[in-house]
Amino acid sequence: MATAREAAEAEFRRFDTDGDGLLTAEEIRKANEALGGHGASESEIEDFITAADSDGDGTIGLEEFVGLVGHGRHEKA
Ligand SMILES: [Ca+2]
Ligand SMILES: [Ca+2]
Repeated sequence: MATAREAAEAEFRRFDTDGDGLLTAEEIRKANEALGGHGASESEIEDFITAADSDGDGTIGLEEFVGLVGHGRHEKA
């Protein structure tokens, strides 16, 4: 069983298509579409980044992503 953090890290790497360790708005948009979404609007993507971007650089780092998607769901193996 993967932990919540491991699952979040795997997801992050899948979304980070250029492998630079940061998720940009463009990568998040593509990820959303790949997940079968209706295609997120600009404002939905902006909201997602604003919610996750704790250091305010406009992109989502691994720790920020884990903090968002793994929030309150830490599983002890
Ligand atoms: Ca990237
Ligand atoms: Ca950031």
